[in-house]
Amino acid sequence: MAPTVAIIGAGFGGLCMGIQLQRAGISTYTIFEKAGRVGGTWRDNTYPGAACDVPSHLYSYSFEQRHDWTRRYPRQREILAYLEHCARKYGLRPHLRLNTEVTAAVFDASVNRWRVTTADGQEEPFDVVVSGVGQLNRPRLPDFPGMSSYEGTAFHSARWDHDHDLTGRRVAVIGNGSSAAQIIPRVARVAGHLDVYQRTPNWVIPKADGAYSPRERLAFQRVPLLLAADRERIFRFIEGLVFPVLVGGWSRRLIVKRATDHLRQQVEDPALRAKLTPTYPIGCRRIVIDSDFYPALTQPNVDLVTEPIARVVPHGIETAGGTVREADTIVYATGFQTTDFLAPIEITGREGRRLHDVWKGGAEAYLGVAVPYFPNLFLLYGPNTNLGHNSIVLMIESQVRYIMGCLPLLSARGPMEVRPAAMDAWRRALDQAMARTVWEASCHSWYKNAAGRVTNNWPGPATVYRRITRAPRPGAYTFG
Ligand code: N01
Repeated sequence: MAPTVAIIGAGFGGLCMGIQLQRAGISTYTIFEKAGRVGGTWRDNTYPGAACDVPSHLYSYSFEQRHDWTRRYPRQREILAYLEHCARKYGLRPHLRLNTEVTAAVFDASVNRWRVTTADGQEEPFDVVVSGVGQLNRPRLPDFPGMSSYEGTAFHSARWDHDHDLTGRRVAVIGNGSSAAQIIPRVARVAGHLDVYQRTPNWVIPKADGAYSPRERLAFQRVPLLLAADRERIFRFIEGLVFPVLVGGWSRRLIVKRATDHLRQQVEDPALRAKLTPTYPIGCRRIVIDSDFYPALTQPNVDLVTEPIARVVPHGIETAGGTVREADTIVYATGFQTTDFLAPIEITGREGRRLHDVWKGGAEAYLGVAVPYFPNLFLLYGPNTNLGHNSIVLMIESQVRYIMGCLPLLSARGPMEVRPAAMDAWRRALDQAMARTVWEASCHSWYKNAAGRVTNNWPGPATVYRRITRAPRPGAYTFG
């Protein structure tokens, strides 16, 4: 009999898991989604300018490629439509439980099953739990003094208030990461004045975006090989050129030059340029890929503020020097709570072990997928599987394939649990590979936890991850 599977989250990961179960003829699964719609991060991030910085032909499932992406880099709306299309096409709808938040999952060793609890207090047993909640799903707000005294309108970039018209307003955007870089040009166009609060400058390289012409799209439709070849070309290009940057390899100087040329070409004012010049090695934090960010900062209605924020006051923001800059709107483009994997779900494994206790020193999982003492629990986009250079969809597909390979094993031999020795060996290998990366340099980023451990990123090429997750190695697990 097929195992019953609870999938948490209906973003790229959860949907991929559902699709592969469906394709394998397994219909004993439920996808729990706390929101009213599928799409994950692409449902939540609707801010103006929201788009992906991985090319369209690569930022999609390998088994569901689209010839008719309208642009080289997909915009949020098109990605969300793509995910909804996938859910429909592969028949996931009857398995989706929307508006249903999973709050806890407890492994009951007496029956070898997980008891999954949802926010409405319902409990349901499952053989297997697959988490597809991702790494960028919980907005992080700063804790500036006075935030609650603010009398204007404030919201996080991932909770955009579309009813609040920014035309003519005095807006403050806090942050300058990938989200802010996309938001700022759009806001600058309509706001009366925009203050951009930057704490750390980012390396920025141009985005070779543009619309596909109808002829190009027709060619991709008529000649599927062309589409497959383009996908492969993009993959190899990123893997071959960008990955080496992360390990101080051959292309580092090339990318540094690309970024410094980009800054010089787009920003004439030497004082502004100096403020925008990073002092840490390229790649240590996520490289911003955008061609509109710098030009927006040179607009007469835009100021780049680099003085630290001291507090929020009722009508604006006070900086460390005591200057109050008026703002009737604050956009917190301040990122996500990335290192608290699976929070706030309470996961309790064998012997009453709580996942959040086990991960107190930093989240970790064998292959980013399995954790000792948590039998039949699998993670998608788990610890150390984020990429600093390529499409995360590739990683998710590798993980789903791996989990699909686990299902016959656990069906035949009982619940599978990764051995602590396998976890230790994995940790050692990871540490060794991590030591070669630029993330170990002294920059802060969302890749690291408070103790400075890189808990989010995979330190190798995506091809290597694909290879080592091709199939589960039964020797790494105990069964029954
Ligand atoms: O978040 P971030 P994001 N005081 O964490 C600043 C993906 N993504 O939403 O750099 C002052 O990168 C913070 O300052 P600092 C992508 O993986 C992908 O922009 O920490 N400032 C920083 O500037 C990306 O990496 C796409 O010094 C504070 C900003 O807020 C990830 O999402 C598009 C502060 C946060 O930047 C997150 O990007 C968009 C404080 N107290 C996003 N706290 C694609 O195209 C925070 N900041 C696929």
